[in-house]
Amino acid sequence: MKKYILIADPSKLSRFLLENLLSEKYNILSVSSFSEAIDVLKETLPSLAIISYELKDRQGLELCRYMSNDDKLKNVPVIVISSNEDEKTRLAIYAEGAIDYVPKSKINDEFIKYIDELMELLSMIDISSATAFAVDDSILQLKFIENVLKTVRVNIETFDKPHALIEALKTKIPDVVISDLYMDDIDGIKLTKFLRKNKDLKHVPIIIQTSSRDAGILRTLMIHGANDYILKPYSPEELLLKFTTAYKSKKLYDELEDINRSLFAKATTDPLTGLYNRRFFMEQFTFLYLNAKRYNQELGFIILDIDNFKKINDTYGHTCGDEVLVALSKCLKSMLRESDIVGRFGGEEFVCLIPNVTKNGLLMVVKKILNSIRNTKIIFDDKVIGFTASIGAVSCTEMQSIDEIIKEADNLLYDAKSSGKDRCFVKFESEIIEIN
Ligand code: GH3
Ligand code: MG
Ligand code: MG
Repeated sequence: MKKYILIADPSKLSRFLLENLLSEKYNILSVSSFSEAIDVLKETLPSLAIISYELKDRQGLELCRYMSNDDKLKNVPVIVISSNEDEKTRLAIYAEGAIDYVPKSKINDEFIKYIDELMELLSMIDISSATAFAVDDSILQLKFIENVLKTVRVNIETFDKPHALIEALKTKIPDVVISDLYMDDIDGIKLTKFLRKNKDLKHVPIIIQTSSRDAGILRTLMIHGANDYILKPYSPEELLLKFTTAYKSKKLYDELEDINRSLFAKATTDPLTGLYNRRFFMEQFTFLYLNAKRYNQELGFIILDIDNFKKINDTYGHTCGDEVLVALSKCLKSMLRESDIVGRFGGEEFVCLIPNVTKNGLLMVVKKILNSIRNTKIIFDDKVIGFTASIGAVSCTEMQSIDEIIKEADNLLYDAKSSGKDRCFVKFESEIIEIN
């Protein structure tokens, strides 16, 4: 279906010229005044509006303003026809939401080609969920960027000072950053370096806009991690293309990150309880063990086995057994600190590492764990089910290897089981303490 273009121009001749050039490909909504335009816009949503600087009854910019303040019309790209190209006029045009301006004398085949390409590009681009930050000390340039990206529904925030952008980055990470090269205080290169140093912002694409064609500067920009540059002055089309490319590469990167994260989680955690699996726990054990040795700190190791777990499975079923395992995992997690490591060693056997722990500290932890497990209940088939566990704990000494530590804790666990279960034996050097 043909797309609609609104042409608002008081001159019959100009309208005729534009209609002539455009009507083959587009449905033309042709009006001469502000009021006519409003009537037409109430009925039809155009894909583009070409508005003359002066209209029959009002200024063309009033129509631009009307459109950018209207929720339905605010994303319609507007091109203003103006014979005046001074800075003040340009600023006024961009301030009212237009993406471009063209002098009457330039309305020719070349302009139509530009419109065709722009319309095609706009219909191809689907980046409406993208977010962007733009920084430039020129308000004019910022308005231009904002207006262009709004036509493809990019959620854009603009800053006229790099510091303001850096402040905003503390609370929000955009998909793309667009920055000017030359600004006071922090220029585009410094800003790029800053972003690349920050872990969270490392992969946010940066497009630097510059009027410098100096190959040295462009090289420096790329070396410091800018993803692309755009030479000023540039067309809306160029910005849309560069932005889309940057946004797509960011999305690919994000997807890759998500995949990596879920692969890491799969490789390191036990699916039932969400605790670390044996392999990852052992890696952490090696790391914490070496660390404890190096800084001469105590490292507590705990091994825990649910008592009579087979009976729970046999009496209430495997699903109930699984629920007990999950409840116990939650209980352990809530008893321990973020810096402690909790893992499922296999079956109904769990392990914990408590770095930098004193003798009293370790005794207190196992006491807390025993009590907390005694108080943990699950409800299964309307029945309240409680359980207990036996524990072996060791305060690691530098004389032992990891294997020896595990073996020693396992022996203590065995002792706890054979002394009646629901208790713990803790070993410090040559002293063994029973907790129940
Ligand atoms: P003890 O008090 O001496 O530790 O006896 P227990 O019954 O707890 O220990 P035992 O080693 O005899 O039995 C452990 C059971 O745990 C056997 C096994 O089927 C069950 N088990 C292992 N993994 C899972 C699991 O993921 N889910 C469930 N529901 N049961 C499991
Ligand atoms: Mg058991
Ligand atoms: Mg067991």
